[in-house]
This record gives sequence, structure tokens and C-alpha cells, in this order.
Amino acid sequence: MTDTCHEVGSSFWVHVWLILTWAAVFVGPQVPFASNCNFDGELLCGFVQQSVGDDFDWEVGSGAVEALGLSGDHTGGGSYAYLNTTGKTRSQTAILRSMQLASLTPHCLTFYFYMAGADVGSLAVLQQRVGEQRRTELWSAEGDQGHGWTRAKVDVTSPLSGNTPMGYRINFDAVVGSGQLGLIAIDDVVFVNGPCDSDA
Ligand SMILES: [Ca+2]
Repeated sequence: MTDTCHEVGSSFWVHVWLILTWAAVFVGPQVPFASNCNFDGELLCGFVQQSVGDDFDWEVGSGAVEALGLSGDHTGGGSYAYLNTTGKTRSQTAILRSMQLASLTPHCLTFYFYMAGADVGSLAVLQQRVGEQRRTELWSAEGDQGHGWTRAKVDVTSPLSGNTPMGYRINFDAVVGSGQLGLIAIDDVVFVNGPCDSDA
């Protein structure tokens, strides 16, 4: 009797798990993560550090990095997320992941980035379907971008399974160049409904 009950119970919870997994993968939340992240208050605004498969965590910092021309965060007086590549090894990576997203409508991701240093490396925005390792690069920049915050705009659409939007995460990958001197930072990440346009 005990074994039977145990089997029935296990089967029930397996089905519950399967249903919840299906719902998470194929439906996902319809409301995106904190739609405006300035890294000033609630540090990572719902972003999480990649726990496996990368080499470092992004850090949250404020103030100047004089050696690399950074005077402060994008708006002044606040904080930013960054990876200091100085002294690290080429191709080592830090990945910042959004919470799970899904939507029937296109969205526009905008953010400001700061990349300075002769051997700084690269920054990329990638889309990863929930439950899959494969990632699609949506945007990237490589090398020294000068001493200033630059705005980036990225159109984002959900992968579809038939007519159903699939869950995905946005990844920010900061990749070390030669490691001699470099800083990669992002700030004011905004995610809004609708496609990017030339005036956004
Ligand atoms: Ca900020």
C-alpha cells in the first residue's frame, strides 16, 4: 500500500512539474524585468549573475576610474555595472542574465555602455531560449569606444513555437581582451514594448 501511494504521489508531482515547466518555457511572464535599470538603488534590478559557464561576476560600482577616463555613471552620482578587464586573461567572460521574458509583441532594449582601454575586449547582448544552451547574438561592440557613454538600441522578439512566444533571457556578456587595461560598463538599461525606431 505504501509503495502504491508513493508511486501515485510521485507520478502526480511529476505531472505537476511537467505542466509548470511547460508553462514556464512556452508561456513565461508577459511582463518584462524591471523595465528601467539604473543600477543605483536595487543593485541588479532583477538581473542575476551567471553561476556556471563564465569566469567572473559583473560588479556594481560608482565614481570615477580615472585611468580609463570614466568620471562616473551615465547620469552622474549613481552606479553602474562593470567588469574591469585589467590584469585578467583573454576571452574570460562575465555574464549578466535577465529574468525570463516572453511576449507576443516586439520590444526595444536600450542601454548605455562604456568601453575604454587599448585591450578592453568586447561586449555582447545575446538571447538565450529557456531550457537551451544555444544563444543568439543580437548586438555586440568590440574594442575601445572612447571616453564616453554610448547608447545602444537592440530590437528583441520572442522566439515562437507555432504562434506561442517562448521564454528567453537576455544576456550581457563582457569578454576580456588582452587584459592589459580595460573597463566594460553598462548603465540605464531600458526595456519597452514596441520596436526600436530611429528616434527611440
Ligand atoms: Ca546609474
